Amino acid sequence: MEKGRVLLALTGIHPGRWRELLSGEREVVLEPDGASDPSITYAVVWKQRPNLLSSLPNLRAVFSIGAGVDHIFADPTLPDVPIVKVVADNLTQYMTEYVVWRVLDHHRQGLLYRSQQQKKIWHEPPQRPAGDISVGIMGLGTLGRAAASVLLSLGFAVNGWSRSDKPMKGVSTYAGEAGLIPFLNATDILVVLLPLTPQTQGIINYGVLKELRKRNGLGGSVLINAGRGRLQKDADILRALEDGTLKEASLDVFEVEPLPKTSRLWSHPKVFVTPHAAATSDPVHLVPIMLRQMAALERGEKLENVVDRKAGY
Ligand code: NDP
Ligand code: OXD
Repeated sequence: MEKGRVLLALTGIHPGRWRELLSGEREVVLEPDGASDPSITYAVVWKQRPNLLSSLPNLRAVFSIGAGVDHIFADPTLPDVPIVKVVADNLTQYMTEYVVWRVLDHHRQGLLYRSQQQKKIWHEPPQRPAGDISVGIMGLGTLGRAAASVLLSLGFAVNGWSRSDKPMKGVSTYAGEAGLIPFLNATDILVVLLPLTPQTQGIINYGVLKELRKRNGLGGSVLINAGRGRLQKDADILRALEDGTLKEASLDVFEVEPLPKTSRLWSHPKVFVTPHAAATSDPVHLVPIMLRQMAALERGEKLENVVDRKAGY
């Protein structure tokens, strides 16, 4: 099979390094060029322009530069070709670091100590062992499982919730709609690592937050969302923080990104904000995986990490 050309279509991300690295092995066409070009067989995308992919008559595969693919499904005329998501050790490691960082900061009362330091207060509040705290991971996929295994090694009790039953040694697992409430009722710190699909949109709402476990050594339940912003209702999180349903939150993703300057989440004393930066897509690590997959396809081999179109992730 002939070596196909690659269309690079990134919105909001500088294409320079991606282009340079892809060009090591392939001819690269940078959007807005390339529409309808019959010589293009692959597209590497982030939030591509709607109807762009369907204009490419010989497209064989679409590569997301992220683990999430909701940005690709937003296109109403998505052609019927395989969509490949990112599965890469380096991205998984970044996400594990973020989750462990945020869990430990909430567990070890970082917010309280930062505020005590500002006021020059010398006071040691009671400490609880990690084993007293249940971290519940919503989305026990590639990223959720990796984070779960490090949290387990730190001594936390870990719960996991997924669409289908996904047993994992040491983790109490729950699945599907029937498992959601029992999972929440057993969880002190909720970590959201779900993909955004029609089924998961808005799932982090007030009713769900209300179900989190109240009996714990943290003085309240905690939300950490590094999945997608539209999984959550920002207003419900604010309401839950204000009435004590939630003690604190770490949010990496938001309903609207960048988070509008007018959002109260920016200045809320119980919220830790990062700008969708939990696990960055590094072209140095990801481009070689994409190039390897393109070559494999041309040798007649199967693509790996192809998205299940029906499930949407
Ligand atoms: P995976 O596809 O490996 O895992 C997704 C998990 O979510 C699976 O366990 C799946 O269940 C579960 N799930 C999906 N739909 C439902 C549902 N309706 N009900 C219950 N569980 C469900 O994804 P990754 O771990 O690779 O990535 C997860 C998400 O993290 C990405 O989609 C992306 O949105 C986000 N992300 C965010 C980043 C950031 O910087 N903030 C960086 C990278 C990713 P099952 O196991 O049964 O299939
Ligand atoms: C991703 C992301 O999906 O960075 O990889 O959000």
